[in-house]
Amino acid sequence: MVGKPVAEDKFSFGLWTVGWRAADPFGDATRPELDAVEAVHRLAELGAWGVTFHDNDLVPFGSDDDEREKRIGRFRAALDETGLVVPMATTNLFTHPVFKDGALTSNDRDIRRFALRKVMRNMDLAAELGATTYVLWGGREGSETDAAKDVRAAMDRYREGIDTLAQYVVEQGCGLKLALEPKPNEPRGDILLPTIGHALAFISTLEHHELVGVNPEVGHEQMAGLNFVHGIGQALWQGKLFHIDLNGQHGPRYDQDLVFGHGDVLSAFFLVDLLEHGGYDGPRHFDYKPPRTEDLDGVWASAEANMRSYLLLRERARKFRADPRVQEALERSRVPELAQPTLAEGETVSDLKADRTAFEDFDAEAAATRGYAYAQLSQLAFEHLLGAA
Ligand code: GLT
Ligand code: MN
Ligand code: MN
Repeated sequence: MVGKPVAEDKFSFGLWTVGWRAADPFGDATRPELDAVEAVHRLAELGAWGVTFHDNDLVPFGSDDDEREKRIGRFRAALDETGLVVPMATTNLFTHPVFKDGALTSNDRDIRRFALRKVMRNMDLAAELGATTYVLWGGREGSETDAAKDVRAAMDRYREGIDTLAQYVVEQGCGLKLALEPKPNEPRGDILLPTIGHALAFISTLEHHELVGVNPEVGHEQMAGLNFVHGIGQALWQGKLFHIDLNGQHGPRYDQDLVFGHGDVLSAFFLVDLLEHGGYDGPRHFDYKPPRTEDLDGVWASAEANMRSYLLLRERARKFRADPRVQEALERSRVPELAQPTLAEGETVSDLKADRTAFEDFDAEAAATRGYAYAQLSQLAFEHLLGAA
């Protein structure tokens, strides 16, 4: 039904996804280390378009300059051989114990300065490799006790940190845009900028707000019990959807990072529909974890599954949009009517106040009897999703 992914699909994967060795808080790694060069080749064979990385996915923390150059050289050669691009890069500000109280918002000022330099160094590499987006996931920015963190001071330092990095981008002229990735908790008890909404509000306070957007992850919003499709809708509306992390999650629990579509499948359907018809043309980036039960064959099967899930959902979403019964149902539900401004062109608030049909003569009881026919519309979507329509 759906073919092999092609470059135009813009599918990308983090090196840390297929490369995850599956150590968890209760158990050791179940898989061997995966060479970045091997990952690039396998992803390219499967039809991926791009690969993304943290500085330390490529170069282990503390490596000397020779080692760093060697590793970057091998990676670059693999990109050249396969044609894979690097649309995005990010920084590991969470694994090393130095970041146990966070990076840009650690109470320890020396650590905040070190973190900024670590990001700036990898931004240089990201730009050299052609990346256009730089993700910042503040997984350790937060606390386990409210006694530990002066949140207002932490927000000052977060803003200072992001503005400093944006300033670096401006001075280097490297063209990167920054994308903040929200998450409510894990690994910290509570993480700052926990949702898309918090991140968007924070961005509006930045000096370089135009350079900063969001990189929302399906599972992270769903961990907070939120509607991911609504969050993405608002991010798009604000022109702030710079990047997206696709995966699966079963509601509020630990961060599952399942294959895309393998959590709330109905939400995944509406998400793909929105991305495909809502004007997003950025990468479709999978940030998932191949289950701990899998050997390397399972790793590649799961990588392929992410892309197939997306393509299947895209096909279903297209059929949904093209179905005349859906068009009619949308009309019946008055979905297009919401695009009509509430005040007429040129109408003032005084005009509205003077309009007796809007209030004095408005029959609220009669209007209240009108059904919206969402039940039929919703079932049509469900049947298209199942391939039954
Ligand atoms: C980490 C996290 C992801 C983020 C990565 C970017 S790091 O794997 O769980 O959600 O996108 O830093
Ligand atoms: Mn992510
Ligand atoms: Mn996650």
